Amino acid sequence: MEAVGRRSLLKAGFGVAGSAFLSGCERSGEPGEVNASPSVTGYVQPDGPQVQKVDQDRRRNGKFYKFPMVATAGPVDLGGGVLVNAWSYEGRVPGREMRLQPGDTVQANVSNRLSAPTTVHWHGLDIRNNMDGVPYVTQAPIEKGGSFLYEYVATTPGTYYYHPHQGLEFDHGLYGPLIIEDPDEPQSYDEDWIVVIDDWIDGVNGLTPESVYAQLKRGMATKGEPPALVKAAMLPPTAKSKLLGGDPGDVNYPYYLINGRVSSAPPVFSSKPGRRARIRLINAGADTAFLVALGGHRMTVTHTDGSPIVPVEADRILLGMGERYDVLVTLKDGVFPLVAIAEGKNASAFSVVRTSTGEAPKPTVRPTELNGKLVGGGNLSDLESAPAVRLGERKTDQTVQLSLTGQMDPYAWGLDGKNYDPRVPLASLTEGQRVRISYTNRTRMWHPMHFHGHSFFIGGLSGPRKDTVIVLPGQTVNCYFDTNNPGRWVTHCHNAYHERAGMIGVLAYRV
Ligand SMILES: [Cu+2]
Repeated sequence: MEAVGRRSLLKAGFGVAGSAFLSGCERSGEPGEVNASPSVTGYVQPDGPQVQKVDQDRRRNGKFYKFPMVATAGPVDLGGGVLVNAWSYEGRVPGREMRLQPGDTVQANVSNRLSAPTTVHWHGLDIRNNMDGVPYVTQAPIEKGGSFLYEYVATTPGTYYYHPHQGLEFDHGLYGPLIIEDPDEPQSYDEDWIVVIDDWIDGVNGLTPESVYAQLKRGMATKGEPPALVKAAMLPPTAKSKLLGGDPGDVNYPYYLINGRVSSAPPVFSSKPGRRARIRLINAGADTAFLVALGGHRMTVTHTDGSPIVPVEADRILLGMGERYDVLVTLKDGVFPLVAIAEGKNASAFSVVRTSTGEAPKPTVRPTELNGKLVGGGNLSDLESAPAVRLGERKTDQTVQLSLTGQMDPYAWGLDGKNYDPRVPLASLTEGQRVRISYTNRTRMWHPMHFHGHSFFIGGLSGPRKDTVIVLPGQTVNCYFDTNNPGRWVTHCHNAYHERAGMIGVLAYRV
């Protein structure tokens, strides 16, 4: 959808939701007009009474967490002499860490100094609907020069991150980690390390995610030769991944980063032998699955998308975009590579874990753990949620079947073969029910499917609790949850290019 289309859509359709939403909050940009669209009646408004009622029941601890954010364009230093002109929060990549306690009230005032509208989405959080950051669904976009105050109670402990939900903006440098600490954490550890992994193109040789997308839409072999630089950013069709069941992605990135650093200038995590480190792995990429291993160590996987599981051992972990895994490691004596292979792309991101003096390994090192026991990816059948967080037994009231559809040429992706329309829900939900979302991938490529405002249990009631799940080509994945957070929530592929091309839809609670 082009900018003009979106703008007219705002005027025509956002209507009642927009006005109700905007009335109580600092806002900027175009006022939503108060025309009720027939297609939105019958559904809960983003700040309607049902949303407010559930929000009043959220446990607050009385503390406010003020977090001003400025989305800005300017120089970003990725280390190793790589300086790019990019979009970021205050010139930092990743953006500043948010570390919260359950019950904290976040007050994040976002200023938009980009040349385009923006929003912020709090990936994985089960917050009130009108703070979810989805343009034309939960709020009007923050226009350039404007600002917006996100205010919500953070409740469920875990490892999360924040990023825009506008266009391809999260493939710029706009993302940062968000941690909600668990007062009842059963594991003990000495170090708490955050490892944010990303695929990077913004500002390299003048390329942007938007120029890459324009080329994907043009197609590989049509309408003349694309400029060499853009052409180099297209992942060749010969690239394949067994673990991902076919095409690994669409984009060939010039850099893969850990905590905003290129491999030639890696971040170093320092500790002492024998200490226990909790490592929070976050895939903040836009088109890349990462296969992560720590040389010389086996990892104990403790959390999926922030939620505790029955711990399992792993040598390597595969994360799709939007997924998080937390692991515990007892550190050995030495200097070790923490490697994130860009799966199927013949490249990697790199960092170093150091507990003694000695020479650091080379970024090209491939630890043997990369061939060992796998956790994550498209098969989660060996994972179980921790008993404390499981859903109780109950019959399923509703099944939402969603087909993942589309192809590379012409470049178009969708849900149930439909174009995205934020005004028309793909399905309606009723508060207080047990629901199964059943994703069936009818395409030839894998998709990490994300659902907002809730987490769901993968494969069954005792499966791992997640908010983003990989669906391989031909696969059907069943995800169970209770409808306890009324509002209008999107589900979408967390490949930025697939989402942009239409693989997104709204599930809306009925009034
Ligand atoms: Cu996808």
